[in-house]
Amino acid sequence: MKRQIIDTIEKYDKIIIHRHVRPDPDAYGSQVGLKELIKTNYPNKQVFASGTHDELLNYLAKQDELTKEDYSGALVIVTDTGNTERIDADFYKEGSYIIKIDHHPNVDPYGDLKWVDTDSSSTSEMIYELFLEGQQHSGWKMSDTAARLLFAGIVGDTGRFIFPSATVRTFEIAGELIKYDFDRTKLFADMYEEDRRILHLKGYIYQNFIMDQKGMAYIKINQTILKEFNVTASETSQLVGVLGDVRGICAWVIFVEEKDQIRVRLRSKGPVINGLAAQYNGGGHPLASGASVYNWHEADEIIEKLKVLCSTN
Ligand SMILES: [Mn+2]
Repeated sequence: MKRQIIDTIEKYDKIIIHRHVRPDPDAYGSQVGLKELIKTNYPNKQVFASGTHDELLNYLAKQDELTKEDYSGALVIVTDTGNTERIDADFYKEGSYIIKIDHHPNVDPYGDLKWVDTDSSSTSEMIYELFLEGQQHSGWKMSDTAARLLFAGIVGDTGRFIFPSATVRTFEIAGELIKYDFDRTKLFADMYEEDRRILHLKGYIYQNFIMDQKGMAYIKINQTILKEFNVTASETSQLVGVLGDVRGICAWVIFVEEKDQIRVRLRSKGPVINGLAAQYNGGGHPLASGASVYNWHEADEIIEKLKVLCSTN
């Protein structure tokens, strides 16, 4: 499979690489890492890494902007993306040929050529394996830039090598990558600066949530608060469990004001809440649901209804 992928890369003059929406370090690491590898080893090819850029990943890479016309005759490679709905691209279908490279379960086997390895810690790790194949058969060289990106992807998806997905092979590959010239300490600092911001916002939630006697709790996080803590609305998904260990809590809701809606994240220790979520453009599991409202009045309605659910629980 790796050989076939390299043969295909060699055939095309123009290559466009995509990854999933709401990118993480493995998405950028595998996508731009592969771009850098191809650029280094085939300097005459046009290679692009495209998708909606996330400012929080500025330290890793930027994204190339493309038009529909750019896809004509192009090879499209999608990394780290299990299903087509999650591909962050408008025109990927306009290319001539699609390759999927991913480590998520292959629930949506899209593409003309698919390489899926769920045993791999990250797609960045797979790109390193692809590099080894290229090195052996086509004399591929690794660059410092590519090494840094792939290392970041592995670090990101293994939670700094904490998760069991980090295998002996993962450590071997990481060991190879750190032989290249990049500032590992700075990279870790850039990657985990984020944690401190999230941690500060968690502290804010603990200090400011409101709870009634029946254990119904809520907090409203508006744009001003998000700005103050330098946290994006999408990052707040990591925060929803935060009130779960509050003593006496029955159910809670975290409102996060986005540009055009207020995201509603509901959690419960008892009362079933997905019915309530369904009333407000949402749904989910009995004890973990999400919804969307469009003004703070509707948010207050949810608070009142959740109070009723807790008091009759
Ligand atoms: Mn990944």
